[in-house]
Amino acid sequence: MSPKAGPRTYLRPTAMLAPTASLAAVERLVRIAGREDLASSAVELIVREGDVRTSVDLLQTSALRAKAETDPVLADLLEMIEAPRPPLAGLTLDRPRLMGIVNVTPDSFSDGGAFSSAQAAIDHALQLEAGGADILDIGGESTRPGAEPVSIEDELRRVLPVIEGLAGRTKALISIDTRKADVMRRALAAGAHMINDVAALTYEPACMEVAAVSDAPVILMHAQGDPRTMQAAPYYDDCLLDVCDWLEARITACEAAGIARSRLVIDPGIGFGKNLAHNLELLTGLSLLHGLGVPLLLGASRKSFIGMLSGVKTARERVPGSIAAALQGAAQGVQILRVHDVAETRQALTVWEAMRHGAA
Ligand code: 9MG
Repeated sequence: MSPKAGPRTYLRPTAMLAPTASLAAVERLVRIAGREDLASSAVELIVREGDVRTSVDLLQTSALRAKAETDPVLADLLEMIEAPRPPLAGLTLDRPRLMGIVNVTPDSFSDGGAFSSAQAAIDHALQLEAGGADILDIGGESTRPGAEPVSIEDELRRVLPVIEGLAGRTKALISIDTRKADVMRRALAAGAHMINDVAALTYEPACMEVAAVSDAPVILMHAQGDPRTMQAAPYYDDCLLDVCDWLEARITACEAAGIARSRLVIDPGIGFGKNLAHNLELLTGLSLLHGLGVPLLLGASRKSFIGMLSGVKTARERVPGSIAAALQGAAQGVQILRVHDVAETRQALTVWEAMRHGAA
């Protein structure tokens, strides 16, 4: 892609474990985002010059800590990785949280008039909450590959009744999934607590302003291109590092506009301008993004890469693969998993966590 200035260092925590106090050298482990239950015992140290990785080393965390004593770049990165993430609108991030997907698009609730669609979406959202959703993500514009944009009026007509119907009826946080400033503003006024933007506040200049004057958390997702055309020929020099650099630049832009880092969440945008190899590179390397010092969100649920890997055709057949992707995210310390199948993912996480700790 664009030329990159000077060498850049990245750390990717690996060899994750659930630390116990009795473990030898427990204090040398790298704690992920302040988590009691997740630490790394070895870290990949990656250096890139220009567009190429010039070195990749695997260091035990004790060797890394020793190196960081004389290397301020490493010391800063370690601090970013280990710092506890503050709660988002009151939601603590000390364990994986589930964001349930509520698509209020005609193909999702196509059962007639506007009211019955909104009511169906509200009922569905409450079911997701009962199944264990901590956040309900309400969206009125499809961002699937090839999807056409919808007007502001149509988007508002779809999402506002659902947000108004949920506000005060759910303990879950309500998130507005939109790229548009007016939709953000009206949704927040109607009771939404946070913004989920697949364009990371770049779709309209006013988005940054709306987010800055609110106190809502903002999810900044990486995408290459627009949903209509993004899958045509995605290209990266190094997908994981390019996505990391791009998200870092968005964090910097948000901070400059007055949005505190403590309000930001980042997301690599699985399937948004990425081919199968790119998606797998991101899913394998996710933990590198902890170096940006903010919580991570992963949205892999029912996406087409699962169909490509498994040979299944429809989105509904991709639930088992979606759960596998969610567990991969949880294992790398992702704090928020955006999923369609909340109860199924919650069950998988409960069992996986009990097995990690050896206790319920
Ligand atoms: C709206 N939407 C669809 N896919 C998504 C993903 O992967 N992440 C986020 N944040 N939003 C998404």
